[in-house]
Amino acid sequence: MKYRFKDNFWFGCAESAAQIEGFSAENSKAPSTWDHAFATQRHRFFHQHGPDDSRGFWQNYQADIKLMQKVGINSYRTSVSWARLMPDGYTINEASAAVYRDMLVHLKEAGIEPVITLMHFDMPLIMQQKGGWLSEEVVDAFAGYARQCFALFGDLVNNWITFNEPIVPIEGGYLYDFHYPFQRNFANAAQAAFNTQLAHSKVVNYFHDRNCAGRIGIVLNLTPSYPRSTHPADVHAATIADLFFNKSFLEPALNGRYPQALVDLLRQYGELPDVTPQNLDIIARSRVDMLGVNYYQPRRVQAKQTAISPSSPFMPDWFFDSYEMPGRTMNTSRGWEIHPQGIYDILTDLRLNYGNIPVFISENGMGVENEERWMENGEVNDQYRIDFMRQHLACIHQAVSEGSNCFGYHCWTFIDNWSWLNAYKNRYGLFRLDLSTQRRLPKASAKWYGELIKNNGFN
Ligand code: BGP
Repeated sequence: MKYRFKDNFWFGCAESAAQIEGFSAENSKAPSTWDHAFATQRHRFFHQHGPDDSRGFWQNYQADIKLMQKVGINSYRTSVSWARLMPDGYTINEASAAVYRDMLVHLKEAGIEPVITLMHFDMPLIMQQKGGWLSEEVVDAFAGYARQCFALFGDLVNNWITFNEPIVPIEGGYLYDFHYPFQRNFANAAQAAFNTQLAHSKVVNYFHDRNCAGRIGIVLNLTPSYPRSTHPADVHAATIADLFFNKSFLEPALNGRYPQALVDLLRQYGELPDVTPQNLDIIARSRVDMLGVNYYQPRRVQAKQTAISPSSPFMPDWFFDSYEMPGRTMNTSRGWEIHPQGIYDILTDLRLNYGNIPVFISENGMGVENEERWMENGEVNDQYRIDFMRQHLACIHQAVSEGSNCFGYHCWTFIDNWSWLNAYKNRYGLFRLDLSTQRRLPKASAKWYGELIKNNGFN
């Protein structure tokens, strides 16, 4: 077999609570930021589908786990909903805790290793009303919630993730208006980013100080920044994009400190957030045991082409322009470039420059609009997704054969799921979700992935 992986390699899938659970008010679940966003700004959601239109995993997990077992995945990442487990942000809802425990027991019994994310974009509304990530009270409340999760589920979970893609709620919520609270304010973005890192570090330190069983990490969406040319201005632009969107979380998570070049740049423009030496010490002593990498597409960067108006507010894009790679292969329906080599470049960078930290690909997949176009005899024939996954897995295999410490691959997602403002616009699943009947229909990729897992590789 051309691409054979080692025996204990994870072949799994990833999802998140708000995107699959539904039943938004059951067991006294409190409204989360995304429940609130939908209740108040419904028009922004694709075809007005909200979190309740998800596939109802909260009540269907037993059947869905059977499907996972049938495909043969050996690991599965999902998240706990803080608003469901602790509706007031502090007090455990025993009924919800019991359901999460039962879900974990079912995964274990099916031979599927649970990987649990504590924060995948969705926070209890009451915490957002206290200031969200701008508030240190919320940072401490999050650390308390994490401690409760370790106590409640630690005997069933060996792999913990603090945050999924922490940069995304910062970009979306405080810079580019696609996540709650839909602001455009760099000072808030910088403070929320720092406080998110602090929350992560407090949880990691607790986990290590208490010798909690298992390992803890973070999931980052790393987007390699490729300069348009070797011209120093293009290279500099790519370096700055990399600082803002990758290294701002990668370096503190792995090295315990912020990149000096980012600190210098923010200081120069008077945009440093408020930090205390004590908080920097907390970050300094927190190191993750493993890293999850979500990879979808690279960032193509060139030097800024137009002058910035002196009155425009500070933004990362002051320093670079993005461009579309001529002749690129593209996921036309998502508008994203397909560049499997990016996953190899990330893994190689981690091997060479970050101590070859244990890493797994925590999300990779292809979102397609109007996927029913490819329906044949009741099944979506998604050869494009098979090609996408195969190409990325070949690059992972190459990186591993050169010494990368990559120990797994999670495809996004198992069943089509609800995706924030995009709702069901881009279908990613190995199974199609029929929204009107809630039926789960295997796509060709589900069978292909099952075969690959059985053979531990592919040709
Ligand atoms: C990642 C998130 C997922 C999911 C995915 C696809 O950034 O971790 O939660 O949303 O992107 O997003 P979309 O449906 O917008 O293509």
